[in-house]
Amino acid sequence: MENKNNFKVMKRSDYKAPAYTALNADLTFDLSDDRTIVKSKVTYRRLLADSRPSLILNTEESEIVSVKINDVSVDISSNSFVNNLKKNIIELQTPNESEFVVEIENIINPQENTSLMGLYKSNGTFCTQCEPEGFRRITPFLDRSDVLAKYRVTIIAPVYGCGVLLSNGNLVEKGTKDGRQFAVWEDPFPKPSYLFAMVAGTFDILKDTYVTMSGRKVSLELYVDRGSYERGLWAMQSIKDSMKWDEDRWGLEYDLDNFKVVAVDFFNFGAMENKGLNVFNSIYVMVDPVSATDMAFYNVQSVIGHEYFHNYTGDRVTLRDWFQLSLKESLTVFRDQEFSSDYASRALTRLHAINVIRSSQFAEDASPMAHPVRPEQVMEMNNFYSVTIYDKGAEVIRMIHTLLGEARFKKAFREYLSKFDGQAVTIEDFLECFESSSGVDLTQFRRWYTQAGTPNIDADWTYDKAKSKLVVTMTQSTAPTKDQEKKEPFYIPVRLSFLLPDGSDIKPLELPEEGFVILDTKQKEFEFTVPEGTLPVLLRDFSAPVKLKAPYSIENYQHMMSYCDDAFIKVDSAVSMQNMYIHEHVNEENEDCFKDPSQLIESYRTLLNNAVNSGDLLLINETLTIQSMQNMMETFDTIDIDGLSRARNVLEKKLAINLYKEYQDVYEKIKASKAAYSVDDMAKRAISNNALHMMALSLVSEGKSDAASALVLKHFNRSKNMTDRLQAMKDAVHLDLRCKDSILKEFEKEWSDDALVFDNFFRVQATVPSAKAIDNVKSLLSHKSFDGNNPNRVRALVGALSLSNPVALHQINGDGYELLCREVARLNNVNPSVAARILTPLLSFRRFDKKRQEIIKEKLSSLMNINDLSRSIYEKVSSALAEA
Ligand code: B3K
Ligand code: ZN
Repeated sequence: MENKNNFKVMKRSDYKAPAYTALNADLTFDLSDDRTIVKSKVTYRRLLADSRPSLILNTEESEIVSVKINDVSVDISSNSFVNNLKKNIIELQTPNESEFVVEIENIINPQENTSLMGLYKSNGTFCTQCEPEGFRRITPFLDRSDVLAKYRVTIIAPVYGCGVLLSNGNLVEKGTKDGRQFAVWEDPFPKPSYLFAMVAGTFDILKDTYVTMSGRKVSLELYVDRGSYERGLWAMQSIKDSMKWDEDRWGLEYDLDNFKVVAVDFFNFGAMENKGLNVFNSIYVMVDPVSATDMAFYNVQSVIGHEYFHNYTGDRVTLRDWFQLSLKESLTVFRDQEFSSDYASRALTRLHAINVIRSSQFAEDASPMAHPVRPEQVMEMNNFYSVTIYDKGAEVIRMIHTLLGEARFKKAFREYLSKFDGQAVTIEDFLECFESSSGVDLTQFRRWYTQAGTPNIDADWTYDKAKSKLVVTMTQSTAPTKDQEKKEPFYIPVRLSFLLPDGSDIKPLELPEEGFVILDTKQKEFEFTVPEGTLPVLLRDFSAPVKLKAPYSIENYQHMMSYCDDAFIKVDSAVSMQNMYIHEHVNEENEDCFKDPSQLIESYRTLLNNAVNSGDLLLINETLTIQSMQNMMETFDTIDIDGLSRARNVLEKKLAINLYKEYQDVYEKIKASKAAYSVDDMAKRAISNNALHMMALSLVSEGKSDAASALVLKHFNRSKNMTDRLQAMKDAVHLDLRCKDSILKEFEKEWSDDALVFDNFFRVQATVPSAKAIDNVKSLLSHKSFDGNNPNRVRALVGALSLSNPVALHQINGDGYELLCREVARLNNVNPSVAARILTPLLSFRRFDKKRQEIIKEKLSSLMNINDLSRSIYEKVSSALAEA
């Protein structure tokens, strides 16, 4: 593919240690909307005696006013200086001394910065986002993660509109001067530039303290929009819970005297772990029971935890280079999942994590952007904040935890943190440390870091009567990916147990104490002494991120669903029964020819009866959930979107109609005790909302739309809780009920001024699973509350259509593709990170039929012709078009 844009590919193998490092960075910001003056005074040290005599700094999107080295001015009008600037670098001839001071003054425009990288304005607030390479948009610097410096930051701002001035570390001075106010911050911990942060604005402040395990008092401050104090209370509680959990589980104590969290409205991602000053997308901070769903509460706790846990895994021990991203992210996701497991629900947390793997991550593995957990080459780093790096990475850490066990894992983890404290390290450093601490050889295990793609396990078993042994054979294979034709066998822990016909467990002698076996060759046989008729239960707790194919019958699944004590196996048995039905009917066009899913109906009847008789509601509800289209799509190599969505609809309808009475019973008997969030009430609301949906669907399917509408409207009007209200709104809109318009109107009247809540108005209409969603999105793009520069809004509308509505996106007439690509083209200049993210589903066009392939290919090709095409879009689209 011609690369007229001259974008360069960086290779992991090209890493070179820096020739210079920065020791101290003294930054002064004189803030104004369109001309913020940044003065930096940095002491650099030459690290390699024979290195070239020039220091190369990264810079982007800023106007350089002056440069001095050891007090001597540099001629910035010279040709070579100007030419370098065009390449986004400045090259400085360094003096003979091994340490010298570089002073630079430059001007940036936060107001116009819609990319939301570097310093920008979010709804009136000045804030920064530097990871991975945004610091160079603030001031010229050695912007790489292995250069660690101590920062001192002076912020000068107008008196009005900037009551709060924040940066990392401790406040050392504040006051007013010449009619402006200022604050000076010092961070005692050396850090890479990507962890720098600065915020200036007006906020409500929640204050609290946390006493650490050694008795130190840490002041906690949470900054939220004015008037939103109450909405910050849960996040503050979550900060304290995170601090306590990190002490209890891993013995890790917070290391600064203060910890600050700021919520901002315009943010590209979830949140950012800047040292001592986390900046958050307000979605992951601001919740109260009236305006936020149970899942929003759950997510706030988990993301607050995630960013806080980065303080050790990421900040104290940081990355040598960006190819090592998963080192901090996978460990931190693993840690936040364990936190949510301990503080919310282990089963729910595990099931959600598995769902991400089996929908988005498997999709990424099957796409042209497939990459290993440690990528070998990158064009735009922002494209690699991926489900592979984060979530598959966390599964890899979980497997290490499985192999070592909690005690050895904990010991190795502590040794890793103390050995590399204050250093920028690699995944290899991590693995070596874990090996030497635990004595476990991870040589072959490393393939999880080097090979992309999802391993398949084909299992089979026979019973050897003469020996009274069950012989289980497992075969592994992994399809080639773009950069790797041939895959070597992975080292796969397969957790398993054995179920007898009466539903009890039997533990054969051959099953190791830890409950798992290792599949480390292409094919392996395992023998277990058990009675004839024993059923092997494979891949308990989803012990490895693989696709398992095993010859279970529908009766086997029913048996496991009823008797197995593993949450994943229970849910997966239901999922497998659903998938069997879908695969059997995907080519069936005539709805009258669909059979009833009788066994699934019977199993669900039992579950629903258990629910009203005090079963585990969260788990029951997860088992009852019909898998999303995205999950089902990943069980096919080539995707017949129409056949699949038809089969899924019929399956859901048949379950709804046949189980109407049972769902009604659940709906009438199971009620949350309070509107406020608790795990218990979350479970009750979840199953009752599921019941509402199934009842409404059943009524609609039987021509009783008015009754469905009345039911849903009553639910909407009666509820005081956002989880319930949104369910009603979703059913009204998705089932096209008569009450739809009045509910939407009412919701708009009540919430249109509340951006976070009102995002739901857009999302619900963008996710109608039919062509109608495209018209909805088209007209909502000109809704007075649509702001195409606000990432949350864009994600709620166009992002929802693209990432959460395959049925609408893949309409055969190409309208979905057309709409998406138009928005991607618009966002190319506004916010390339968001554009590249929402474009993702189109990259896998080769998995669809010829006609869709042709349309998508044409759309992608025209994206390639955009003037000033961003590197992030270029990398994704060109890799999709290049695939043979
Ligand atoms: N480390 C940040 C992600 C920054 C994203 C840059 N494209 C959030 C997190 O994982 O905690
Ligand atoms: Zn993270």
